[in-house]
Amino acid sequence: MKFIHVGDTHIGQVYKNDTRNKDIKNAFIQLIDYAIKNKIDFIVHSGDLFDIGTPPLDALLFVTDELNRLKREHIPLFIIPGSHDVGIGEEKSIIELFHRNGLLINLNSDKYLDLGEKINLSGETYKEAFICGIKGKRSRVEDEIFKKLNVNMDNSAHVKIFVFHHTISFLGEKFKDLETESLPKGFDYYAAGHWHGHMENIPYDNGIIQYPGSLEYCDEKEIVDNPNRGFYVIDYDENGIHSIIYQVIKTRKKHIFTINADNKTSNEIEKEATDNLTKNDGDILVIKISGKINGKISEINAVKIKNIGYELGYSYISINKSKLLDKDVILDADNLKNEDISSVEEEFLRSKGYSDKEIMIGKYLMDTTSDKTDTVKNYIEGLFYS
Ligand SMILES: [Mn+2]
Repeated sequence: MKFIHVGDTHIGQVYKNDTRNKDIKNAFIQLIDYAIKNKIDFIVHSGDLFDIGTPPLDALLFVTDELNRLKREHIPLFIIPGSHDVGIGEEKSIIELFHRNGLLINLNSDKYLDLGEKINLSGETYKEAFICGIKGKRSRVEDEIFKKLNVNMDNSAHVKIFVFHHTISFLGEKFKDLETESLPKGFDYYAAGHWHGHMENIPYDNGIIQYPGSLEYCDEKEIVDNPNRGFYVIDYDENGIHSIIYQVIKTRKKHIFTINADNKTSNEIEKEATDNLTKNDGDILVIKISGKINGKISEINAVKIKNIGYELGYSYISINKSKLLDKDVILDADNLKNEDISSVEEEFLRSKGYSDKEIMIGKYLMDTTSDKTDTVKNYIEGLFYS
């Protein structure tokens, strides 16, 4: 028997770029195609099916059609709502609407959760696999709910799966919103979501924790940081899990290059950027310009570079100037403990007396390009709303 573990599909508006939004949908279609073609028994989704809690009609119709394809082939999809699947001020998630329409199984629907002194969590046993989970939230500290957790485990199942949507301390203190040790014990497979990189084989108790990452690149950072995108296919029998593969999906070709702007004029930088471009068929392009320009950052004509790029065929172009400095910026190197711009920004904000939360928001906004307005909105909401 086989199941797929996928997460962070973020259907809906992610980019302002239509082609990339189609790519996000196309990735989901590839997932459903694979499941049907390979006669997968069921799919586990670890949250963030949608990009926002109130997805546009177009996204709702798309997901309805794709889930109906699965349903016709009798392949159920088990899911927990992720942090993005819940609207601001809402308790229930859009996931529940799909559950009530019979297109998926929301593992945090009321019948699975008995809230009291303890949180009694039950799940479903399907094809000898026991599946249960806890939804993601918009706040950062979630240990409490996990500490109160009491799982009504089906011990006769061949494989036991726990689904959650949090970054754990294993990934680093800086990123965590949950102590790894807070996860319930006794499962074979911990299907994790929320972390958009993919990371497998994290040992925990007698099982493993796996992050499939986002199914498609959700922003420029993900394009730059990750070589590929995909989902896990897990094979199991009466002896438990016996193989796991990371199934890569088809994504656009990407070209990422860096320009060192030190002592160069805006004209020289523009020329270097455009000299690097080649004719192509819808590729992704990221140009990172860093260093200290001979002039002002604003003198670089990014629109001109982009127009030349689009003429040559690129479908998505980002020109990242977040690590670029004006000529007349005075940095007293002796007084700075840190070297990279991001750390310098943080040090500066800290010296002005801002709180950790304010620094985090400030840094995030500074790192953000105009292509990510929805992501920023969600992120800020996530910080303030719990
Ligand atoms: Mn996500």
